[in-house]
Amino acid sequence: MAQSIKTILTIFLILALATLASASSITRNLPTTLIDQSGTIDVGLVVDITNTEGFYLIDETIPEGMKVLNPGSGSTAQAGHIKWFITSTIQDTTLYYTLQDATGIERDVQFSGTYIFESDPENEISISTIYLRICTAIPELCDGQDNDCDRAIDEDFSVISENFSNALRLPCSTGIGECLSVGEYVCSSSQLNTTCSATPGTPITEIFNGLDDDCDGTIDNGVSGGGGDDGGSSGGDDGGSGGGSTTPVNNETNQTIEEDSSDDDDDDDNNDCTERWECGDWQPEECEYEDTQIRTCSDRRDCGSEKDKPELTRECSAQPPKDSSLKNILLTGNVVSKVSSQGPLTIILIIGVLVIIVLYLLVMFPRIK
Ligand SMILES: [Ca+2]
Ligand SMILES: [Ca+2]
Ligand SMILES: [Ca+2]
Ligand SMILES: [Ca+2]
Repeated sequence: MAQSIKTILTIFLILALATLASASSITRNLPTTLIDQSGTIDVGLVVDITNTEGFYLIDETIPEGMKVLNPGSGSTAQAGHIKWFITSTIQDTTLYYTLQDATGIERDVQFSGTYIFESDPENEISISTIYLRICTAIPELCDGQDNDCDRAIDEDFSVISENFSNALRLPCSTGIGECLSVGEYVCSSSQLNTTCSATPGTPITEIFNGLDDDCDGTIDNGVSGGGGDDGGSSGGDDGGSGGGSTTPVNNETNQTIEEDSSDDDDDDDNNDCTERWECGDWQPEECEYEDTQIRTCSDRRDCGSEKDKPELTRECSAQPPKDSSLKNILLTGNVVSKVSSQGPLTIILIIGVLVIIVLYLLVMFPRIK
């Protein structure tokens, strides 16, 4: 008697486990995740029969802005849907239907739908949502648009691109001396590359002030100090050494300053050149999680030293993006959707299997009691 109970329980356990392991299912298959505007796509619904089924029902929702070019064996009686109610020849197969974009608008459309099998008639299961990009691809231009339809804007001109030294939004400068101006790289008018947004300052007549006013790369060249007319010598930086002042003086502080890093013009045995750093904005502007921002700084005095040089990099401390699942779908273009929900019947089934396992153990190994 006990032996027959054991045998029956063993059969039940095997059957229950087999049922759990193999529920019939339907998955959606898109041959591509990108079609041209007004383009068409053949959608496949892969039917995998693992139980004895008397019928199954599929309800696909037609994505917004798409029209049915060919419903295959499905019914379009209900607006916005294609449905299949299959009651005969139930076997593994793939059901196809064809859609066409009816709007010509660049966008993402989402596919969704549900199915029911006879073996689990109360359990309407979702075929998980996937996205199709509708977009006509051309080579990427530097224009603020996603021309090649990969969901990245101007990526060929961004810091993502390897070895791209003039990447968009990186800081840059143009001009020298007092004409030095800082800006950032922006798209050029040709849209094929980037250019620095900075416009160099306008040179003015060189005066004796420790600055390169005429922006020719040399400080106070061609002038000498003293404040008068060009009575003194002209030419060299360290030209005259007469009774008057021949050393550059900072107009604002009235202090003697160095012309450059190589000379101790005020003879105090120190290189007194005071660095005057100017920096561009931190880039990229949006500081994403674990990114690093950079900037460039230049010393307008060209002292040649980096005593007061500001930091050029900093770590971003923003939080990771919250909706990473959608981002993953969008970025990876996962084309095969999978069954996503577990209905109440499945849960009851799992509980049933656990009960059978416990009974089985109690009967087979009575000492557990
Ligand atoms: Ca792109
Ligand atoms: Ca672009
Ligand atoms: Ca000059
Ligand atoms: Ca000057």
